[in-house]
Amino acid sequence: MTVPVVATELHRRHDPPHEVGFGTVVTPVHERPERIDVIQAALLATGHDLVAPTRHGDGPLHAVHDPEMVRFLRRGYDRWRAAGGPEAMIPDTFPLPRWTTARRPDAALGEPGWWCFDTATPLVAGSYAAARSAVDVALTGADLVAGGAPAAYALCRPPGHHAGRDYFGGFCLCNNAAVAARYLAADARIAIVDVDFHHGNGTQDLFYRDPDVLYASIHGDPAHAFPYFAGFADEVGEGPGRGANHNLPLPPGTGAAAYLGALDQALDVVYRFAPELLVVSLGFDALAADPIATFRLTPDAYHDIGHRLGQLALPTLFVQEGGYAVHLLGEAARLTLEGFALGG
Ligand code: SP5
Ligand code: ZN
Repeated sequence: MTVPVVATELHRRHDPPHEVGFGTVVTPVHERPERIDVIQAALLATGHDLVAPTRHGDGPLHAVHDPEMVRFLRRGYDRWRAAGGPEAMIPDTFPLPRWTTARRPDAALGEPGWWCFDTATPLVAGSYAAARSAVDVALTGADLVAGGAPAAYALCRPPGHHAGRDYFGGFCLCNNAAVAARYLAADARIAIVDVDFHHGNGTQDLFYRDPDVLYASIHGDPAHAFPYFAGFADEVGEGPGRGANHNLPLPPGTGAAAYLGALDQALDVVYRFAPELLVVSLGFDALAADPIATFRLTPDAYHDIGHRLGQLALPTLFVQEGGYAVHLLGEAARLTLEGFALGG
């Protein structure tokens, strides 16, 4: 099976000089342009086809994200620089939800903490162009699967699953998978399966009350892992969405056997939901070699993951999320599609 791989060079414009993790300056950053280069090279060398994204405008983006946050992503950096902010825009102060009177700051140096929830997601001059291109990459992939392709691979960067309606962080600016899922949900019943090591708190949040889009995630237990504040098993959706959110947190050290067992559970839930299309938030940070995560998968496990996803026999949009063991990302992506192609 030849899979269209949607990608653009515009992702390179998001290339921060450093991030801050556990209060410490980290350079180079984990979420860097080479990630996409190695995946793209491996998939094209395997015979998959490169497809350029088409522009989809503000409609699908604003259906998911607060236009005011999009405005901040577009204009906030220039205001920050004009006010004397340094090259990497990282929040200085965060308003905890317990502040009874917190309001959005007008101050350019204060505004980042209103929208961004961590210190690991710096913005630079080209970040908005890159983030917009990633949304178009996901939407172009969505068009392909809606148009009859059995699968498409959206090589999104920056990643997206930590971004919610009016916040961003966790290396994510716009939630590419959620924008694609919301766009596809106009015509089809959608399930999102998230295999990134981290819980996709933004995606969960966006669909938490929605009965028509299932979210199922296998991830490092937030009792130990980022994003810490969400991703527990008792988060099952709310109101009409109750039962359409499914979290499978797993402990540090989880290997392939336990991981694939949890994936089988998640896919059983997906199967019973009877979706028409599948969106996969595909992160490779469950690899043992990943520098920021604690599972113990080898690249071979992605063949098994792909195979299990393929057994659902649904049109499937793969959306790139995380994965920071750069030297293994090409192999993991290739094996995912090879397993998927075995089909159902
Ligand atoms: C999309 C995605 O995978 N986002 C992950 C965000 C993880 N954020 C926490 C990163 C903290 C890493 N800094 C510690 C360096 C340890 N060597
Ligand atoms: Zn991740």
